[in-house]
Amino acid sequence: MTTSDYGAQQIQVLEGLDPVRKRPSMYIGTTGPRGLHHLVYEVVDNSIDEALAGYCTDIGVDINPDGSVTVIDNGRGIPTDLHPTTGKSALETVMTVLHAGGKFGGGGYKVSGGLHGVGISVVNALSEWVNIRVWRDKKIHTQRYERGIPMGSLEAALDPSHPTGTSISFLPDTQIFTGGIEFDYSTLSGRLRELAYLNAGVKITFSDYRSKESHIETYCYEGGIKEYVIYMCRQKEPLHQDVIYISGEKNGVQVEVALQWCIDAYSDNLLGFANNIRTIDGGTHLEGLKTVLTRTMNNIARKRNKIKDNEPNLGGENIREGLTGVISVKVPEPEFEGQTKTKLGNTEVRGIVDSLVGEILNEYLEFNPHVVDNILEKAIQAFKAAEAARRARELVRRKSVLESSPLPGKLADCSTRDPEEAEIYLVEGDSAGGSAKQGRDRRFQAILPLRGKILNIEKTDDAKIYKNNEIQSLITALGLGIKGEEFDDSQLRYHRVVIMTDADVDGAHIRTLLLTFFYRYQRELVDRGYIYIACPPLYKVERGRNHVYCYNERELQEHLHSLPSNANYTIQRFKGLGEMMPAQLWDTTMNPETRTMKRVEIEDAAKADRIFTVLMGDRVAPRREFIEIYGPKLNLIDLDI
Ligand code: 0RA
Repeated sequence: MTTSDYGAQQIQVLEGLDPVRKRPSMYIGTTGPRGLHHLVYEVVDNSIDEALAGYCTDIGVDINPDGSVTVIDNGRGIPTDLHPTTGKSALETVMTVLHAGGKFGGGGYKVSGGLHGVGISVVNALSEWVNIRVWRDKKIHTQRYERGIPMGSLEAALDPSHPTGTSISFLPDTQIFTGGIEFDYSTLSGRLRELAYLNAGVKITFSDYRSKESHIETYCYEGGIKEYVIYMCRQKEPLHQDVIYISGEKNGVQVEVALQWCIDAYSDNLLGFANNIRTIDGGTHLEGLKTVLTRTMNNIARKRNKIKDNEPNLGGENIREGLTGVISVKVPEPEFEGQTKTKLGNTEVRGIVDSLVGEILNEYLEFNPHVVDNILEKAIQAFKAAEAARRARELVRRKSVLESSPLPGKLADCSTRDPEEAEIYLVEGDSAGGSAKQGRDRRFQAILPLRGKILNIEKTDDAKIYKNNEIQSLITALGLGIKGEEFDDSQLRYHRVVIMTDADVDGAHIRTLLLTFFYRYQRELVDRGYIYIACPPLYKVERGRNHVYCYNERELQEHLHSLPSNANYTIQRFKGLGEMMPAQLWDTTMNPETRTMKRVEIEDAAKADRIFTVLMGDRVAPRREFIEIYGPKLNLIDLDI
């Protein structure tokens, strides 16, 4: 089509959405999997807003057999009347003009923001097609778009008995999402479940119709974030009967907090959300909550004579030990900061959270003295343990194990000193370590063989951690600081830390142990995306002089099916990395040009915490149950971590 073929209307459309197709990552962050999934979140957010406005109770999200997605709700339906300034229907305006969506909100505010909240028009621009249906005024209104351009005008037909609502189906454009448009079930289900927790009472039904057996799940939580906290703690032993729940509103900011301390948990697991977006990098809402928790508990501790006049206050981290909590705020004009826009910046929120939570928490605790006493007792224990650990660390420091300590002897370091390009492979055992050392590019790839099962750190105290040889090698080789202390990027010697273990149960176990270590020791390593998992192939199929590596069972089957039925071939199954020739290991697993690596993400810290606790914690029953369910397939990657 040449420019002159466009009608006036279409030119306007192009002006509206052209920038989105030209620079998609400006609008959705990336055109990789994350950006792809944002399309769904963007559409669902609109339905959630309609639910929060009180007009919608049910939201359906379907992955259709062709890989497209349909989001349907029973709200009022997007308005279809003529829009005065654009001369088009309101619906078409929302679909084709950037940022037009919010203008139709009336009264309330859109809660979506930050990462998405860019408007459905962005989804429209980045989709090969969109089919939209709106039930309003006893009619069904339909329109189709291709790459943002309306194919014909909005059609209306009588449909008198259908309830009102909106249905938006779209197929992401492979011209934009060049890495593929396959939606990941657990990524979507995780986020939809989270949305259901964050918006109490909204029912979200998620269906995947891509395979013969369809999956359908419904998420609806009348208790909202309170139920979320119960869910996260379900494998742990609560320190008090009921989840502490606080909600209120001040100056247009809605605040909701749910808190539960557990006996058998030692880390703090506070999740923050602002306008339904997970604020991984924290922000003023979490700062306000931490401040008020520390102040309130210390005040009460002094009042109840748990801390003497001459003793110091309990630290915030002592009070939060074993705490699982969710804070969800809804802010009319959210400011998201930081590189990934996942830190809430609104300064007024700090004080609002502090005063709202302070008032209600004080009152609650006054009426529940046994709850206070239990929490305080645990905090005091934590305080003492921290003191002991500090003394142990001092001891270690004095022995200068961590400071200016030599690099571990078995580390085969790389020659570059630039952490940005340096990689370290953590390899299980000496034989795999040998292959890796021979196969690597020594300029930027270092190898650290780890012997045996490294320490299970959830179970042991800090003093023991510093004495363990394998852990010490890891700490010094990577340049990690002291556990829990503020993470200092500049000390990190490699910006890619690659876990490379065998594709068997032992390998999975060691990987789990290493991930637990990173997660507990310095969670920022994971949060900032420094940890990777190597993906060695499982099979080599040889046919004549050709060979193909397959990285999983599915690839193997696909490859075998693609061969002529009379083909002669042999399949080699690699039982361990040690069985691979160094050159093979390089080609398939270590060469940046040809390898696949998975970056470890903790999108869902709740899930991570649960799995780590179940797998590593002291309680045997949940671990046994978990292992029985997942059996020998146990693999954190399969569990979406
Ligand atoms: C603006 C106004 C009205 C509804 C909506 C937006 C709306 C948008 C979406 C997007 C997906 N589902 C939606 N449901 C509703 C209603 C205006 C009125 O009826 O007064």
